[in-house]
Amino acid sequence: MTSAPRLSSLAGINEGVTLPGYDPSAHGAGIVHLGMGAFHRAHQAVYTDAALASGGGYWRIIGVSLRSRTAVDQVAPQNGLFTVLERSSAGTSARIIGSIADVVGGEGAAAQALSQMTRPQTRIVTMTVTEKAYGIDRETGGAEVSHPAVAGDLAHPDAPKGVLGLLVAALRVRREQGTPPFTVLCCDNLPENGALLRGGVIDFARRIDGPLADWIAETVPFPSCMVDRITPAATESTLKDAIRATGFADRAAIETEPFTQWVIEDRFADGRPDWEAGGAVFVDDVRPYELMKLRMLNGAHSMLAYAGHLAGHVHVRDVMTDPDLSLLVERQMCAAQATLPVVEAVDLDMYRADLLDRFRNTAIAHATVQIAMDGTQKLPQRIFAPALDAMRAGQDLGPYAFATAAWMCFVVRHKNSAEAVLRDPMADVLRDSLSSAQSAPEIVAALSAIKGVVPQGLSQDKGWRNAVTARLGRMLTDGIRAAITAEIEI
Ligand code: CS2
Repeated sequence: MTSAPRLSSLAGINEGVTLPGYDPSAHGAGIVHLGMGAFHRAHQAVYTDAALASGGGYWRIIGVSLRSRTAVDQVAPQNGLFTVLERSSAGTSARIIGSIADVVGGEGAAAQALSQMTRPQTRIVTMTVTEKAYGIDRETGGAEVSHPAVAGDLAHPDAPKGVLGLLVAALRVRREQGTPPFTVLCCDNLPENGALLRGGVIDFARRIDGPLADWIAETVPFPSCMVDRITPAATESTLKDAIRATGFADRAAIETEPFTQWVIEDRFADGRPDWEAGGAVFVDDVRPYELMKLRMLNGAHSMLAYAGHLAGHVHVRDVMTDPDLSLLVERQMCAAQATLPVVEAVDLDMYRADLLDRFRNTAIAHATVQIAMDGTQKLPQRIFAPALDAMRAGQDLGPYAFATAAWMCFVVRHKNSAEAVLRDPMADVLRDSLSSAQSAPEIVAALSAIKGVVPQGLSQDKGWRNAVTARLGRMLTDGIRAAITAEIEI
């Protein structure tokens, strides 16, 4: 098996594998995408593949990996081709994606990205760089000047390395050269992701060039969108199964679930691919969809990642076979659902039932420790924002208090862990804040006092503090299992 030739063309691929329904080399690149991880390959690249097959156009993607060369080593020798394995209880199906035209990464990637973003042919810049990469202050909505990439780029705006700096530098060159702007499409799980990024970009621009900031505000669209597809990190078995399915070694192969969703605001500066061909839905206002997904899916994911990991469950599917924890997963979804506006086109009960089925997918090995990463960046929109809404509506805060206590317990348990389980851009801040906190009330007070994580509306509320403290106390004293049992009995 290991002697299989490397995937690099569409010739000779095993029968039964779905191939791009177009000649990839016949299409130029009109999109630059920042963040070449598994999620992009399972999501926007697949929608763009369907769009190229259906409507054609100059819409292939130049992928940029700002942090490492891994994606270049994976994808470039394969001429951009890679395998998507769709896994469900019915089996695994394989599809080759042809929408990636080229990839840049590692040393010099930022400069290459900048030159790609200033090409007049680039009409859309999309990104999946994860919540922590932006450097936007969620409270003020402006650029977070203490964020390392933002600070560096403000000092050297002509040689940017971070997301805000790159976008602003590229837009500045386009403006100076009289090239129309591109559309900026943020595809990360952030609330009102387009509007949030717009605020960060304009504020960053204003700090270096006021008229540029005004031009961006007037001319650059930042549609928001909701993205969804559960995509674990690829493993050795992904790569082996890709060889088995296609007959070719594919170091860029990924595995994902059959479900996929993309809801996008239809505001583009200069056209867009026919993403509807892949099932994307265009709406005027994405907020209700995004709240639904962030709170019901991602909120339940974060809760089950912390409680599940503490209870010894390696994968989401294991959590779902734990009768007590799976009840708490459903309870979390129900609580989140109660905070949502009505989404006309969506039956929320059905959405919840589908989510539970997706979490139960035994063919997908989605590690709890992967979801547990970056809690300080994820919990504000997944747990704390719905908790605040629930508090204002007089709803039960128990599910959110349990999820928060599980996160705090996870942080306490792993703060000095040798295997670096606590992966969070604020890991040092978390550790420092806990240095003299011992008891549950001290830990809750210490972690809640960290700026920009737990909103004050919650942390200063006595009922909330007591609810979190009681649960954390149980977890620390009696263990997570006892805390889960107690939670079911409440
Ligand atoms: C997960 C998400 O890792 C995480 O935090 O909750 O990546 C989740 O799998 C996706 O948002 C699903 O669309």
